[in-house]
Amino acid sequence: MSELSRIGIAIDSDLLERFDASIGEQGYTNRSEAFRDLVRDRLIRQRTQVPGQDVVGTLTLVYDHHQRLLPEKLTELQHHHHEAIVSSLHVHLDRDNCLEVLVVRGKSTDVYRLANLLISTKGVKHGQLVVTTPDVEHGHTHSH
Ligand code: NI
Repeated sequence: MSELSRIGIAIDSDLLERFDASIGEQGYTNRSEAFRDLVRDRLIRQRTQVPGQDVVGTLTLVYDHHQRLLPEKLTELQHHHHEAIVSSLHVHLDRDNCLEVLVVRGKSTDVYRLANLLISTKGVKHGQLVVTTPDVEHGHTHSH
């Protein structure tokens, strides 16, 4: 654990009021904790966009399994990129729709490319990639 710094911030009262209301709704009881999470979120989002950065994340896909050859195509793509897919979960949502959640890991460029390939496949109704990096507390890029 690194040492704590205390900072004072000048902020418009109205803006602060809205911020407090917003974090209160979300369940924060502590403004400092909400602020730290905001800072981490910003750093992580920036970090995960650096090419070559190691990222981990989840890719959620919803698709209609009646779409001709779609399940085969998605499986084929996943096998082709097996090194980036750690695990996958398949849920038969209803008579038509499947939900797939893939845990992905690798260099940011490869992970984004794979996600875009899968999401843009015809018949995939919705897809969303969420990436993070576990080493945001350190000020540098790890190579391991
Ligand atoms: Ni299914």
